[in-house]
Amino acid sequence: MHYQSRLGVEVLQGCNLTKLIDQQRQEIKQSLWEHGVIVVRQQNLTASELEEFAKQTFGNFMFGGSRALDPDISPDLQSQHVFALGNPKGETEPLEKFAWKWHQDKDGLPRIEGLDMNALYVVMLYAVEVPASDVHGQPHTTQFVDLIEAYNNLDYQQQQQLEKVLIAHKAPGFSREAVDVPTKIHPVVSTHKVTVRKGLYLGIDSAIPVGMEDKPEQAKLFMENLFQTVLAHTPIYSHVWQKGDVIFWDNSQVMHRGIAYDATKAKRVVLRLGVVDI
Ligand SMILES: O=C(O)CCC(=O)C(=O)O
Ligand SMILES: [Fe+2]
Repeated sequence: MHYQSRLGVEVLQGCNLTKLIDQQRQEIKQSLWEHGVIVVRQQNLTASELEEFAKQTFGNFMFGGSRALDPDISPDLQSQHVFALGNPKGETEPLEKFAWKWHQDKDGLPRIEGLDMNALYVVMLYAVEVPASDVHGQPHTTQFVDLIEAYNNLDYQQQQQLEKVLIAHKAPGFSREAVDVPTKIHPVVSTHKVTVRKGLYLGIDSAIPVGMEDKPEQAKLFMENLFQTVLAHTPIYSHVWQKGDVIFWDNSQVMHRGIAYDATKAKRVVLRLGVVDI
């Protein structure tokens, strides 16, 4: 049976993200809260244009601005808050290899005064150049799992049990040492700020249910079992990349992972920006 996902709808066909009117910005946001993952195709943007678009649409609450620009990377591919994933300098190890495991970007956010754990953290990726295929010879994709659907697919008893669970999300292994990433405590069942739908807020490597701090094996098993249950009952949405795509995801609704490709054979340049909607 063909799976029609709520995730991954295309919006604003034929638009130019550098020339939007307010109504179109609102449409992007509404579609994103409604669908969790959206795509705008056929864009032609510099890093600064992507940053400006994000600022105008979601506000100025961005991270990573203290990074020095890389003199060996074109200024079109980087700006204060935008950096290039992939192998922009012909690297044979992709920069985003850490993202090939299921994860949740909010876990990596730095310490920010007043940041609400339920804040809407949007990440966008813009494909400048993408590999034709992944390591399995399949089309090059990024994958998403719908954590609202995952919650709805649990039976009532499981939902009730999870209502009581809090999870401590430790800084993921890939966080840069210089950045202070605090442990974030979050209820596993969380209510979306805009749509008020209930969903799961999970984490993988770095997550420990509160109360299991001194039982790491039990904590690991709990998280693994929960995530396996989610994967067993929730179809995955795979976004097949085309050059010019801008994909947006709402970290309050989905987890995601990149898929391995052979960087010794293929070039990937994907611009990344994260912003908390304010
Ligand atoms: O490269 C990808 O496909 C995913 C990257 C990712 O997880 C991220 O930028 O947060
Ligand atoms: Fe990510």
